[in-house]
Amino acid sequence: MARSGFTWGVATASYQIEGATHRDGRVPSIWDTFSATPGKVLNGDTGEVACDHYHRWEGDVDLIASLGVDAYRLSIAWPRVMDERGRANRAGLDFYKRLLDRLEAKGVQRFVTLYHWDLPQHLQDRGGWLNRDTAYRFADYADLVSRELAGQATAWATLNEPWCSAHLGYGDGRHAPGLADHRFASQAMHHLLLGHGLALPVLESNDPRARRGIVANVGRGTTDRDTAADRDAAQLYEVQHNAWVLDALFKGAYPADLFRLWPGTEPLVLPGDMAIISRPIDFLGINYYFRTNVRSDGAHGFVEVPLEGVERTQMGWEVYPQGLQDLLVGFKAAYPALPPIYITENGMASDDKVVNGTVDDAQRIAFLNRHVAAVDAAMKAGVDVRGYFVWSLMDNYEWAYGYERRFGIVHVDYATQQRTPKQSAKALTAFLRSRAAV
Ligand code: IFM
Repeated sequence: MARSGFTWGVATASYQIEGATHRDGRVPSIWDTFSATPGKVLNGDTGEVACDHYHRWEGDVDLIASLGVDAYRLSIAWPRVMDERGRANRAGLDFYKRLLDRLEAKGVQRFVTLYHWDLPQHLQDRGGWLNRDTAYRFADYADLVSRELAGQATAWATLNEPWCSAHLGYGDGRHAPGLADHRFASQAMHHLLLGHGLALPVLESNDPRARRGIVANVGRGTTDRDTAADRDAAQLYEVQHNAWVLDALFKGAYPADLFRLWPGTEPLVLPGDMAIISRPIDFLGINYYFRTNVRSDGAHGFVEVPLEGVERTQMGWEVYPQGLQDLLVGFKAAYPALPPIYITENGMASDDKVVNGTVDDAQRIAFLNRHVAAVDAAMKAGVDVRGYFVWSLMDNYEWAYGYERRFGIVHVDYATQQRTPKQSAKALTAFLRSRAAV
């Protein structure tokens, strides 16, 4: 796929790569607290050192540029740039200024996410995303960052994967802050999306030339049983995973079916909130990884029933590129207000090892090729996709799975911090060079 104007990139997030959690005035985040709590993260891993990107950023920018990508997607750590009283932390802001400057100097576009899950712990101590005030604090943070970094970002994304923040963080407790109640999840989701909507005019007024959007994770739900109840279950899976966020953004309402699944969990919505949440955006980021097979639970919900004999990744996730194509085409049909799309994350984890200086990750090369082909097919079917970012630039802290799961196209030896481009990185570079030669 060598379309001109299409943006190819790699992606990371602050807590997953930066380390240096105690440096230069950074305040604690919910992930510092969660990962230090015994039993929450595999092997007790924390983001304290991660890929030490905070100290190695110059080399990492050179690495990104050497891949030949057009763009780099990164996130800003809220706890690094703002103190507990809402004042700027110069040292933290300067880190991002230098980072964005160097990327620009190397000709790499900057897709900057404001919130990729590292909420300051002091805000969680006041309820976190259950507290409506956090949405307003998020707008203050967006104001600070977009004033300070105005002109340095190609695009701003307000939130990364609000579904994960709300559902995994507040609904089932697998992520920070580790709360588990569906009512909490729907209220947290509402405040996350409210924060997104409140931040949009702030970003526009501080940095009018940058594009503004949000990043949503989406999942394909299908069923292997041909009954009305099972088909309904598959549809409900997609309501819960996709429409919860996308209906709010592009229809200004939460899907009624969501509350069929979890009766009595409707969030408190104040007059005017949904108009704020559904303010127009310049782009939608889509993160896609896998499909889930479901069946009816015999009542009003669905149960996941893993398919046998399908290809899976180190995460146990099914490799199913068709799901990405189906979802993109389906979103275009469902949402007339859909803006241009960037695939802001797609990739896979594998148990990669360096052997004689090489990391042979053939499964990842095939995975990426097949998913890019699925995007191409969706574009041919009329979906406006503008770019594709591989998750991830390098192996990093995979949240509750710690360092065991390796998503990078660059291998990281955590003992030495040695970066070794895998065969997939080399294949990506060769592809990008061939495109440049066309
Ligand atoms: O590592 C995460 C990322 O932070 C958000 N999207 C999914 C990735 C893989 O699980």
